[in-house]
Amino acid sequence: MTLVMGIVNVTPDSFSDGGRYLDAEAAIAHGRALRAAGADLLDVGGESTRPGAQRIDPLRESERVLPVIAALAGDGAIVSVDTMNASTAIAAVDAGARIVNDVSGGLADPGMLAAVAASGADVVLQHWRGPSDDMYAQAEYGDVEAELAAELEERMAAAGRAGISPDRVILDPGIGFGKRGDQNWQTLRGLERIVAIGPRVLVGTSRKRFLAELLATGVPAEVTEARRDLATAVTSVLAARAGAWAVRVHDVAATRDALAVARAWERGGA
Ligand code: PMM
Repeated sequence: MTLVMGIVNVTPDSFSDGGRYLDAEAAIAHGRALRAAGADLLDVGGESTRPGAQRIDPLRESERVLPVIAALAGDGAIVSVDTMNASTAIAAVDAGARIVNDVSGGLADPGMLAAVAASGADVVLQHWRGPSDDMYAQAEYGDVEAELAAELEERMAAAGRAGISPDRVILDPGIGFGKRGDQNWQTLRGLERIVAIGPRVLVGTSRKRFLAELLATGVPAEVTEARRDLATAVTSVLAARAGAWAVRVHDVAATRDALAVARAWERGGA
């Protein structure tokens, strides 16, 4: 059964949460609400990775995420920390995080993989070709599916060299990271190939620009958050059918409902 990872952004500038959960108490309450809606995992992040975003100081990042991680892990939630900084990752694991979600796949901070190896946490290695302030410059591919699989395998090998066994690795194709429009659809079409690499696979499509672009095609009506969430529920079901271990979403309830429907369809009953 594909797991649902709920997104808890503790950032003032994420494109989708817009600073609503800047305050730690609000972020904790949001995480609890996502659990009540059926989230199996909670991903807590303090640095926006939206296209064009600037990096923030790791100390400020830690200050934002640590109280939230401690409270949610204290509730018994399985928490991942969304960070590219080894120092934040180590502090987050000390505070109770069990997974380090590094959107750079260990490339942004040269100390990350060794830190994760020593921490005992699992790690999400996402496909990444460069920082958010310049990510579209890297979006040049001959064969998206093949290059993505090769680059993820290389990241997995790097993790192995640092002492992280494949059973602790979760691969993520990095939807929207260094990929434009259709390159995201080509990535999703090739998801089975990434699943075939072996480790668990996480997929994050939630509210991303490529969905909004698709929904805007041919209709003048505004692409609301609700429409992006519905589209996300559909891509999440399709990711589950392609073998994803988990999907990372803002609207946990919608995706959970969609996954339940797909499962009942497959099984011929509840
Ligand atoms: N996307 C975002 C942030 N972190 N982590 C993983 N593993 N996979 C993703 O697709 C991913 C991520 C950007 O989305 P947000 O700003 O809405 O959280």
